[in-house]
Amino acid sequence: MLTEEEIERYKEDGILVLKGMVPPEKLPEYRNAYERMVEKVQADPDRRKKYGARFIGKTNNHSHELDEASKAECWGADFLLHPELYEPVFTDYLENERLINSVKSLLGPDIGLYGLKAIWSPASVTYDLRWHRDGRQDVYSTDGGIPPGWLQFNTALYREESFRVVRGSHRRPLTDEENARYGTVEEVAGEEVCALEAGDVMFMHQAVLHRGRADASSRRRALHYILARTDFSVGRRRLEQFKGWYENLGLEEKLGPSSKLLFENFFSWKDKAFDDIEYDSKYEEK
Ligand SMILES: O=C(O)CCC(=O)C(=O)O
Repeated sequence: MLTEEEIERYKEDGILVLKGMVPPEKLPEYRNAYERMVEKVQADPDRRKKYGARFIGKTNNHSHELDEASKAECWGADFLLHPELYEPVFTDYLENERLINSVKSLLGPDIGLYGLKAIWSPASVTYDLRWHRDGRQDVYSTDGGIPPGWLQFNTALYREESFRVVRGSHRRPLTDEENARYGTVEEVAGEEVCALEAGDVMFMHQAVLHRGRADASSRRRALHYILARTDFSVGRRRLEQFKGWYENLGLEEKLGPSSKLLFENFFSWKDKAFDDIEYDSKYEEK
């Protein structure tokens, strides 16, 4: 559970860091699994479609100035459950009672899975994502910062200084300067770097103004997960994709009780799913 003070901090700032969510003794296992995943993504020519890979060439400003090899570098993957990428630690993490109870403190008791993704520093080029909100540019939180439906969080496997944020921007309209710099990587008044130590988790509000940056010389390896309330709705395509992977991997027999419930709650969205095309193309549009 989060303390009242932590909940207030999340509401005020639009981000909240919880230290040491992955215990130090587990980090080597997480890191090794993560590295195997990164290598597979980078090596597969069909990685965009198969693994939902995110490319430097699609997201960096001025990427047309880069050479083809740099453009083809990845900084993330959306489909950690793809059977060729999946590693048991990706779902074991969802057995972490402190993590799940903390998410419930913000979203309420009935939550399900929504996304299991990863973000990392590319091998030879800087990842430099533009300022954005994870929703519409003009939408902010009117209810004091409680996440409307879903909660996204980064878990750092190494120390990182990658997430840039304007604290409190989720509670108000963007300023003229923020609107002018939205979609760029230019400096914005009040921006801060949110440093994480290995094992820390950072919850973010979808309306907080943020971006990511990681030099090739840094070693960023972050899990980027989303959990959602069960009264939220989900795209049919995403639902079917996750169900296919779940069955293919035989996860029903393998998962612990907490992660299994998150999947079951996710699949219970069946009757509330909407027809979507967003999941596959989302990151091309950014
Ligand atoms: O690098 C980060 O942590 C930010 C990622 C992000 O904003 C996104 O994937 O929408």
